[in-house]
Amino acid sequence: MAAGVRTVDALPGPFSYPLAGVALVIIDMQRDFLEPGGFGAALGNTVGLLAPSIPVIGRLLAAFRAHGLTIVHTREGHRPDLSDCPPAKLGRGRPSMRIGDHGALGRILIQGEPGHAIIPSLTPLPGEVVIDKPGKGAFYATPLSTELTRRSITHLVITGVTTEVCVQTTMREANDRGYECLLIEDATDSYFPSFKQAALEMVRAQGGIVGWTATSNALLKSLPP
Ligand code: TIU
Repeated sequence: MAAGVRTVDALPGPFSYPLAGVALVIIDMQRDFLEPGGFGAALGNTVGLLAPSIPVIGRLLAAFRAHGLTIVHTREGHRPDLSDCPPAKLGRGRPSMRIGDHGALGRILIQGEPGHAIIPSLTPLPGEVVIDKPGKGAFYATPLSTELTRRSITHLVITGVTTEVCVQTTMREANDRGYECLLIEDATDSYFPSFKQAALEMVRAQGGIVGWTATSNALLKSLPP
């Protein structure tokens, strides 16, 4: 095996990645999804269901930082004038508050508002990539492809919320662009635990039709000491 290639005990089989070509992708760990008073709560969800993944992502973030590896954070949100929010997204469902309305964390899902920020324990450091995205996928209408190509990244370790919405959409977008993707099972959460489980199973089915899944401990064990 080439120097610098690491292997994770994963499903549906081992996941190998080059240390120089891997990035940790942390999807939308924002106050708007994880705290009361934000977008997730406005949609009627129990935001506490997303809490278990927080410390797990914290451990992965610390390990990637310690090894000087590429780290990408994403944030879902819109411009204050909502010019990047399609009417279909704005009008969907019957939420208690809509995107752009004033809530306990500022305007719902609007860039620069308190709710748009990444939660304090996972705050990006200078030099880490931060991608603002108007959609559920992190590639649509963002510079993510350019940023990954510039760093010669070929393999993505994917974490964040919610598993079957922004995480799965991003993983499918990445898979179609040729990235090898590993979803970390305990570093992602959903407001619907059964949807999380289904998403994990569907990405690794059919020989890894979308990618691989593994535990955070398996990924951490694969890193150099
Ligand atoms: N509603 C829901 O489950 N998720 C989102 O709206 N965005 C993300 O997943 N980040």
